[in-house]
Amino acid sequence: MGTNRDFESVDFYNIDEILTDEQKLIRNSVRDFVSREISPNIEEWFENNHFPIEIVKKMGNSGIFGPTVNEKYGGGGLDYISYGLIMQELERGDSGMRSTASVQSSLVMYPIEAYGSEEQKKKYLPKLASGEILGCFGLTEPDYGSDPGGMVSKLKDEGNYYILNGSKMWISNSPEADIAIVWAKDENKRIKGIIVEKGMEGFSAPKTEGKLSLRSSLTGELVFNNVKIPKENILPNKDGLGAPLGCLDKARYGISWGAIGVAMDCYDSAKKYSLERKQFGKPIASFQLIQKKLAEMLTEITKAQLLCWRLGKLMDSGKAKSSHISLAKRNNVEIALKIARDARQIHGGMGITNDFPMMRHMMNLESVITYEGTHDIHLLILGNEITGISAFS
Ligand code: TGC
Ligand code: FAD
Repeated sequence: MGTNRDFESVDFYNIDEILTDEQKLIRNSVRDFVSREISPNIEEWFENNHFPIEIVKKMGNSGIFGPTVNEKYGGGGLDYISYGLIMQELERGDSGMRSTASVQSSLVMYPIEAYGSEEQKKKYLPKLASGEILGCFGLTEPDYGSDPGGMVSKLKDEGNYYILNGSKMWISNSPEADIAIVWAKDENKRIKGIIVEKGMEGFSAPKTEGKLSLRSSLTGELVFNNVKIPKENILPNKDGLGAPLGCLDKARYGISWGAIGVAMDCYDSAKKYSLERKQFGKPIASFQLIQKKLAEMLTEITKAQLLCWRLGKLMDSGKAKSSHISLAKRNNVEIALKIARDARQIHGGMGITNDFPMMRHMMNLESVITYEGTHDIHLLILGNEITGISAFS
C-alpha cells in the first residue's frame, strides 16, 4: 500500500497490443527506473522541497533525455509514442520529475536540434542527453505569462556580440541549470532564441521559495543585467513567437501522457485500498458509490490512453496540429486532477497523508494545469480552431 506499493498499470482496452515490442520495452524500463529511483524517495523530497540533482545523471544514463533527438547527437532516435510512454511513467512517479525531463528534452534539446547550428548541436546535445549538463527554458516574464508575445527582455546588437537585459520568472530547473534557452526581442522586435551559459557575467538564477506544488522540482528566475552574448550563442534557424511555441507543442504533448501516469497511480491506489478497507462489515469496494468512482476513473483513463496513442501517431506522421495537442493536454490534466480528488476521497482520512500519493499529485497538478498554457488558454486555442476567430487579439 502507499506510494511504494507494487504498481499495476491500467490497460482495459488491450492497448499493449498496438504498441511495438520496443515501445513496451522502453515503457517497462522507465517504469522500473521510477520504482527504483523515484517512488521510494519522492515523499521525502516533496516534503523537504528537495530537488535531487543526482537524478539528472541517472535519467541521462537511462536514456530518458532527448528520446526523439537524432542518435548522432546522443539522442534516442525514437518515435513519439515511446517519448509519451517515458513521460507517462515518469509522471506516475512525480510531476516534478517529469518536468525536469520535459524541460531538458522538449524545451532545451528540441530547440537546439530544430533551430540550432551544427556547432551548437555538437557542443550541447550529447551532454544534455547524458545528463552531464542540465538546461532550462526562459519564456515567461513577470508581466507576460499567457501572453509571451508581449515580452520585454531585450537583445541589443553591439557589432561583435549582443547585450541581453531583462528577466524571466517561473523557470523550471533554473537555479541548477548549466544553460538556459532564453527568448528575447532584438531591436526589430523579433523574438530570438539565445543559449545563455551559467557563469556569464551579469546573469543570475535565484530560486523561487514558498511553492506548495512541484516541490521536488526546482523553480527560479533568470535575471540578465547587461549580459554579453557571443553571436554564436543565438539559435540561427528560426525566430519569431512561433519558435518558442513550437517547443511548447512538444512539451505539452509529453504532459498529455504524463497526466495518464498520475491518473493510473491514483486509480491503482484507490482500487487496492477500497478492496482492503472495511466499513459496515464489508469492503468499501462493495458500495455502489465507490464502484461508480472507480468505473468513471477507468473510463477516463482508457479514453485518455486512446487519445494519446492517436496523437502520437499524428506526431510521428507530422500531421499533429497545435490544437490537437491543446485538446489532449487540457483533457488529460483535467481528468487526472478529478481522478486524484476522487481517489483521495476513497482513502477517507488516510488520503490526506503522505502514506499515499494523491495529495502530492493533486498539488503538483495545480502547476501542470497552469504551465505550458493554462487550462483556459488551451480552451481558447480550440475555440480559435473551431471558429477561425482568435479570442486573444
Ligand atoms: P499567435 O498570433 O496565435 O501566434 C504567433 C505566431 O506563433 C505561431 N504559433 C505557433 N507556432 C508553433 N506552435 C504553436 N503552438 C503555435 N501557436 C502559434 C503562429 O502561427 C504565429 O506565427 P507567425 O509566423 O504568423 O508569426 O500568438 P498570440 O500572441 O495571439 O498568442 C497565442 C497563445 C495565447 C495561444 C500563445 O501565446 C500561448 O500559447 N500562450 C501560453 C503561454 C505558454 O504556454 N507558456 C509556457 C511557458 S513554458 C512553461 O510553462 C514550461 S513548464 C515546463 C515544465 O516544467 O514541464
Ligand atoms: P496569467 O497569464 O497572468 O494568467 C492568470 C489567469 O488569467 C489564468 O487563469 C489565465 O487562464 C487567465 N487568462 C490570461 N489571459 C486570458 C485570456 N486571454 N482569456 C481568458 N483568460 C485569460 N515558464 C517558462 O517560460 N519556463 C518554465 O520552465 C516554466 N516553468 C514553470 C513552473 C511552474 C511550477 C509554474 C507554476 C509555471 C512555470 N512557467 C514556466 C510559467 C507558466 O507557463 C505560466 O505560469 C503560465 O503560462 C501562465 O502565466 P501566468 O502565471 O503569468 O498567468
